[in-house]
Amino acid sequence: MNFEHILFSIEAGVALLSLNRPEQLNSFNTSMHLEVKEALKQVRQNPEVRVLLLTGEGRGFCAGQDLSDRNVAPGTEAPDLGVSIETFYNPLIRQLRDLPMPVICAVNGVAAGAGANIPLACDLVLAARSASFIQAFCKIGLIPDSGGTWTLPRLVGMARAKALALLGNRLSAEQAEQWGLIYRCVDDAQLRDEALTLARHLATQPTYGLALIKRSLNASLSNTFDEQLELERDLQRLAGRSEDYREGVSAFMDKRTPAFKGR
Ligand code: T3D
Repeated sequence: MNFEHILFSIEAGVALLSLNRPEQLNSFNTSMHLEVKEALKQVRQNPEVRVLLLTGEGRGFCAGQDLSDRNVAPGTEAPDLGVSIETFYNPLIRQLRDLPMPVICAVNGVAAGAGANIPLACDLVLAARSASFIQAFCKIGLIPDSGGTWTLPRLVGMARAKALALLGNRLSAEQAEQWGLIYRCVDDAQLRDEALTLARHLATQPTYGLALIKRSLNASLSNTFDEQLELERDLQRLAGRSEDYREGVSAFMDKRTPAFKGR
């Protein structure tokens, strides 16, 4: 598949996926959805890929759904947005959350609507200091989607989640970091380099184990304490059978740098 609306490359274990409709602030039309879906399929199937880095081209990260794709002229039949969510946004969020590897999101500019919630489905979110997050849905009569109603209260608490969702105000990257919505806010000029450095570092780590860490922490948000203890037992069993665990312990005992393979 030739990509027109995304840039996609794989190098040294890192898949770099950049949304590329800068004139429309990387808002999603159907073609971009299909291309992202295909790229994520390749990421999942390619054993060389150990980390995914998601970002955007131009001055925006993503402005959510491309509203020019929606026919809302008077007299036209109401669109079934549930179909769009079911077909595109929910699978995208599940794909990102369930990818068995760390997913880094580098939010390079404004992130609005679904574009503000896609990063929250990733594992480590860096944002440029000039970036911002806008739960823009309320301004057009919609509700936050792409998992936002689930992730927001868990990340920033119900009071702030409701303020963000009901008011649709712009939240700066710095405030987002202070509120715990994202991992880190960095200077604009440093964003791409910092995100790549982090991705390249993670790609040398025991990424099979990192995928299990991600899985266990994600599950903890809805598990009881006892369920979580049992999950830790099960996932530690899997981790202990990995080549990387053997390598990590051997390297420690031999006082050398481990060479992890991600399996
Ligand atoms: O429909 C379904 O499938 C259901 C699922 C919905 C998921 C959703 O994401 S709904 C929410 C959709 N997104 C929005 O409501 C955000 C709309 N955009 C904005 O509010 C603003 O553009 C921003 C706050 C993000 C940025 O503002 P600003 O002033 O920096 O830029 P701008 O001038 O508004 O936008 C620049 C261009 O991008 C402009 O085009 P132009 O005039 O230069 O030709 C603008 O129309 C275009 N653009 C921005 N967002 C969208 C868009 N075009 C289409 N769809 C967009 N979402």
